Formats: sequence, structure tokens, C-alpha cells
Amino acid sequence: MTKDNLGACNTSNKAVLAWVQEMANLCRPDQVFWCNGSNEEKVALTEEAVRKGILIKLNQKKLPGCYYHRSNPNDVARVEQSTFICTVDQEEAGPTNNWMAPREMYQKLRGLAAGSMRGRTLYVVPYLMGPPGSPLAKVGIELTDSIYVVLSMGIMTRMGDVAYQQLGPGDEFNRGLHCMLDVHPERRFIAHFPQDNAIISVGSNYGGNVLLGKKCLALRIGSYLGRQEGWFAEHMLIQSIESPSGEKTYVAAAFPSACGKTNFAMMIPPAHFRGWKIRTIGDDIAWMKPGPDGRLYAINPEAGYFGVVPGTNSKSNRNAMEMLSHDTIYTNVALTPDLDVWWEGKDGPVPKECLDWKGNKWTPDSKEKAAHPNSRFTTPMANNPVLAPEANTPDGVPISAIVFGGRRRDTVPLVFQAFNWVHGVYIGATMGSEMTAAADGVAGQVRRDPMAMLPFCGYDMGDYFRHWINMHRAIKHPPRVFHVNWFRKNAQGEYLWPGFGENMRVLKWIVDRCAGRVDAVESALGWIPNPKSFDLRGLQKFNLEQFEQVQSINHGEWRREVLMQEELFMKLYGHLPKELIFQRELLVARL
Ligand code: OXD
Ligand code: MN
Repeated sequence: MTKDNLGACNTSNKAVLAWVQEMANLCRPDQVFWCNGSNEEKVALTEEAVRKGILIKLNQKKLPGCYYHRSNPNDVARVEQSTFICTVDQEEAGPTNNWMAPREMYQKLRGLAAGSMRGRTLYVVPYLMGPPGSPLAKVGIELTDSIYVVLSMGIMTRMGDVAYQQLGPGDEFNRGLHCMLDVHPERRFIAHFPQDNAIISVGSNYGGNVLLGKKCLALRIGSYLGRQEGWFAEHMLIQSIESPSGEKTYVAAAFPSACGKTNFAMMIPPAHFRGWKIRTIGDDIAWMKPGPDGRLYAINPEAGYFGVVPGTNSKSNRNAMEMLSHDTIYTNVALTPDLDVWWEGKDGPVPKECLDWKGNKWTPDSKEKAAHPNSRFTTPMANNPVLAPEANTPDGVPISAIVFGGRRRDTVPLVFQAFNWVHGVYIGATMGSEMTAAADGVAGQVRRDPMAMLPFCGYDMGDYFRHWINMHRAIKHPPRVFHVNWFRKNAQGEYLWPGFGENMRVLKWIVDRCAGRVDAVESALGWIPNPKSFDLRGLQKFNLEQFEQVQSINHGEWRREVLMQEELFMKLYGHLPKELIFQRELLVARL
């Protein structure tokens, strides 16, 4: 395609043409731009975004290919109160989702979208979730009037002609409409229509609300389709762990938003683990389906990472620092006078002066943070120095372990293993975590976040647990299930576990458990490491006693924990599988 016909229509798919026409008639853009995913297109759109002040070109000597974006200050996180699941029957959406009848929501949002793109361009963004040719891959088309969204989707997904190739002449694609409107919280709705495989998002330009392939399609609509079609769409990273002898184990792990999935997925093993290699397949989402050999296979549907910036440094994640040094869009971090980026927790000196995420002058004396706590990077997975080649394998990777985890300052030990699959489902279902800045809400408060899917499950959460329990029958060799907590603290508020790369020790125990190579001790919560066979060698200033402290199970705290689960169980009662109530009874009996 030459420069002259950039933006020209590049599909003959009748369903796509008809739908784009219908939406253009509704939104009334000045022009329609059909994206093809080429580099030439990326260059042209980036230049246009810079010209319009949507992106700032960063210091290309320090950060080649990097750009900076500042969002509207009212639009910095996902908004769960404005996120809706619009099934015909309210009961299907369940008590943890906001619901509105599809007819009513379509009417409301079409009303808001009508004429909203006058004077603007409507971009047609075809994208593929999953490696090309994967039986699990899904096609989506997002129509948006945000050039920031187009450029971000180009990073986060396999965007362009590749999607039309996968789609062929059919009409099975997710229809996503995104209108920025006036970016006002009162006119902000993220609405999902699972029965139509459709999404409408208006009034926001924040990634989690508007990069429709990610939370909207890959998780909310994905989980709905997964139940119908016999697979899982999960809020999980996927990593490969290679031992010095070359044995590879694949692990999928669900942690709530902003609890370190990206860091964990690209962890650097400490010196003591020489020869071990961790590689990333995905950092946020896993689609998993039983394979012909009876194991559970996972793909990462995404092609990039949309991660939290603050706290990233060469200690927490050297790989991430390298990954972010080029071809990255930074959103809502601070901007230094030499057009470099800065955030709280970055290596090196604090700048004497910079512009904060709102564009105001900032000095170290300023009371507010320079970077928003939920400031983000958008970076292609190809930037990841430890990207696993399997990230592009259409069939995915066989998962040996599923790990659930939360951010808990007390009660929950570093690691334990479920007794069996249903017990594992119970552990995932009752997961709790302290809230973070990734969503609007009170940071620090513990909330139940079953399987880290509370904001992302596209149907009744009780039915979702039922799906997990039922899938056991389709998986002859189910993964083992574990729970971890890197964040336990002592009474002085100090972390009990060093975390970061040292989490490799926990991973090694998990890998060895999957291979049947290490013993464990039965506890009220599940199998826990025998301290004698858990590898603590070479760990500075950490003794067996401290290990026992981080692993300790306080029965009083656990009785309280079980009572806290009551709230969720009551809420979900109508559809809650009895197996989970039974698991809870068994736990109480063991305490
Ligand atoms: C994310 C989130 O952005 O979970 O991944 O909020
Ligand atoms: Mn996430």
C-alpha cells in the first residue's frame, strides 16, 4: 500500500463493510480511516498524533521510538461502576456485575454516539487476539475516534490485515465501538453485549476501558464465550520455567490488577538459581483449552503489555527497564525538561524539577506524586528481553500449575497447594486482595476478588465457578493449583518475604511439586512446604524461623477470614456450586 492510499478500505468482507457503514451513519465522522497495521501507517499516525498534541515525542536519544501521553485527569483508571454486562436476562449477568437490558443500553449509547464524531476521523481497527492460525484466536474490529487507541491497539494486539485473513469471508468477529465524546465521567459507559459479541465504550480514553481487545473482549466477552465453547478466559500471566537440565514447566498465575503480574512473568532468578530461565508468554490474560492429550493448553491473546509504571526499576525488574527503553507509549508519568520520563521509584536521582502527570510544574517538595500511581506503559511484547518463543505458538503451552495470589498483609502464608481441583477452585474463588490504584476505589481495603476476575467476569460468578468445576471432566491431566502471597508483613509493617527474584524459590517448589519431586506437609489450608526441603540456600539474612513465620497459619485469623468469605458467598448464593460450600465446611473443620 502506498502513502497515497493509507487509510483506504482494505477488506471486502461484507459483514464488516455493512457494520462500519452503519456505525459511520450513526457517528457521522468526517472521514473513515481503515487501518492495515503497516509500519508506514504507524509512522503517519504517530506524526499526526504529535502534530495534534495527543502525543509528545520523547528524547529519542534516550528513549528511541518512545512517546508520551497525558490523559484527562478525570480518566486515569478502569471504572467498575460504569462497566455493564448487558444480557437479556439480568440473572445471567449475576450479582457482581452492573446490568442493563441490551435494548435500553443500545438506545442510550447510540443516543450518545449519534453525531459524536463530527469533525473527527473514525478509525477501523481490525485485530486478532491470539497467534495467527490458533484455534483459540478471535477476531475483533474496534471503531474508534481516538488516535491514541489506534496506536495502542497496534502495540497490544496483532492489528491490521492479519485479522481479516483470520476472519475470511465470515461474520464472526467482535463488534466494538469506542467514542471518546467529551471524556466526562457522567457520560462514561463500558457496555458489553455478550449475546451479540459486541462492546460499546464511550466517554473514556483510558486503556482498560477502551483498548477493547483487552479487558472487554479477552476477559468479559471471552469468559462468556469460554463457558459456551468449553474453555477458560482468565486474568492470568503465563510463564515458562526452564531448569538447568532443559526441563520446561508452564505456569499460569492469577493476581488482581497491579499486584505484580508483569514483574512476576519476567522475573530474573537470583544468582543462586544459575541456569534457570524464566520466560514470558503473557503478562495479563490467558485463554486456556483442554488439548487432545488431556492437558490444559494456554495462549496469550495479546501482543503487548499495558503495565503499571511506578515502582519499576532495575531492582524490581531489570528486564522491564530494558523493555521500556524503546518503542513504548508512556501515559501519565512525569516529564523531565530534557523530554525523559520519570516516576516514583525509578532508578537514579529524583529530578530537581519536572512536569507532573497533569502538566503542572513539580519539584521534590511538591505534595502530590509526579507520576499518577496508575500511570502506564504500552509496549510490544517483542521488546521483552525474556519473551518466550512459545508466545507465538498457535496451539499454546501445556499448563502444569495454576497459581492464585493476592496482596495480603496478614493471614495468608507465602505458599500452599490445594488438595485437589475442587479445593483449588475454592481457593481461587475465595481469593482476597487489598485494592490498588488500577481501578477507582479505596486503595488498601481487602476485597474478595475471585480468581482476580471480579471486575472481568462476563456472567454470573457462581456460574463461573460451576464452569471451573465442570471443566475438570474435560481435562484428563489437570494442572496442580497453588496460592501465593508475597506481601505478608510483621507487626512492625515490614515485609516477611524478600519477594522479587527470590519468588523463584517458591516457583521452584511449585515446579517440583508438579513433577512429584518434593515432599509437602498437610495443613489446614492445603499442602505446605516442608521447611527442610524448601530451598533457602544463599538467601541473605533469612533463617528457618523467618520462613516459618511467613508460612504460619494462625487459626484465629483464618476463622475471621472464613467469616469474611461469607459476604461473597451470600451475594452469590443463588448460583454458588454446593461443592464450594462443602469445601468451606471442610476448611472450618480443619481449623
Ligand atoms: C490491567 C488491570 O490493566 O488489571 O491489567 O487493570
Ligand atoms: Mn490486568
